[in-house]
Amino acid sequence: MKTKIEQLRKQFEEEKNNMHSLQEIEELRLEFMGKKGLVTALMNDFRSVPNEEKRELGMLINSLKQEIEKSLQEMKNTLEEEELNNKLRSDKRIDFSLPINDKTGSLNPRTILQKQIIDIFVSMGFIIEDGNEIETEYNNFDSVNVPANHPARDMQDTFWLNNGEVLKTQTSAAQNRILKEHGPKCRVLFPGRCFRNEEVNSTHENTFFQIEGVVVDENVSVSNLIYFMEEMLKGVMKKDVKVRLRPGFFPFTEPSFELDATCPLCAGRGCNACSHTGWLELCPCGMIHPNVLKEAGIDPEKYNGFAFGLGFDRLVMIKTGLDDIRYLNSNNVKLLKQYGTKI
Ligand code: FA5
Repeated sequence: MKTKIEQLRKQFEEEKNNMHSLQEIEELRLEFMGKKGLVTALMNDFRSVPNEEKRELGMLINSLKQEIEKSLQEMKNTLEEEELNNKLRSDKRIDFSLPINDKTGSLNPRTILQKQIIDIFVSMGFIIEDGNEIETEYNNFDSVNVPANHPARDMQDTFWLNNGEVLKTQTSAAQNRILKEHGPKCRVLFPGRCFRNEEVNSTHENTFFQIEGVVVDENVSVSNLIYFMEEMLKGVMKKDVKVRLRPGFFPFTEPSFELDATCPLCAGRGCNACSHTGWLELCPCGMIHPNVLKEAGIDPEKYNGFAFGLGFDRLVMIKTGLDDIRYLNSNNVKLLKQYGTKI
């Protein structure tokens, strides 16, 4: 009987190579597995096998049966798939030459870089907060030492809403609420979308992003500010970056600075990106004005701090090499896909 089992296996292997249709596969199934099929006959013969041989032969017949069933099913699947593909190809409504419509989304480089910056600041003990996009006039201006008629209001072309509120012109609009919530010993980072009614060009958008940070404690110094900014820039640029401060003016800081960083593209040697100066203007900042602390209920005699308002889109452009800020709001999938999940 062992020889018979082997013969049937061989016969099946030979015959299965000539199968070209589902009909032929069904005929092959009947020939071997049907009621009067070859394997069924073998099972009938098995009944008269002596008991001591039954175990071994039973196993051999079973495995032959399983092999044949598996093989028949595989052949059936392959042929069904081929038939379906042929049918689709002959269907004139489907054009197989069209590019595949890949609908997978992609992250905006802003999102990728913001996450990196948040990770860096969190590792330095900062808490991350959110700001509103619609703000009261008080939060956006008065609470940060910009009262009505202050000339600094004119520097930010504001979108006023009918109810007297504004589309936030700066992340500083959240400073007062955050200082009130977190109290006099805090390190908080608050990224946000800002809006200004400005002429749009390659470096200015009416909708753009800033990342603001505040640190308040006893004895905070300008060197603390420089330290945090250098750490952030080293982490983002993955290379050594030096910063320098130039005098600036903001009503909410005193003294105020413009922070420049050594150009990461030419390592400070001078290139087109930094107008051959070796420095990039990056981030307005300064020591928080005593009026701002007072307005938030913090005693400026005891506590002090610094604040910075990073022009985030500028940093994204430096990091990606994009030369026009408008790309960042364009939702151009081809452009976004270049960046994947890393920049
Ligand atoms: C401010 O908005 C201050 N609130 C920043 C600040 C915070 C200073 C805390 C001190 C302490 P400024 O208006 O310069 O400052 O804007 C900050 C940065 O936002 C700019 O350096 C620039 O990079 C970016 N920015 C401003 N306007 C636009 C715009 N229309 N499009 C793109 N980026 C802009």
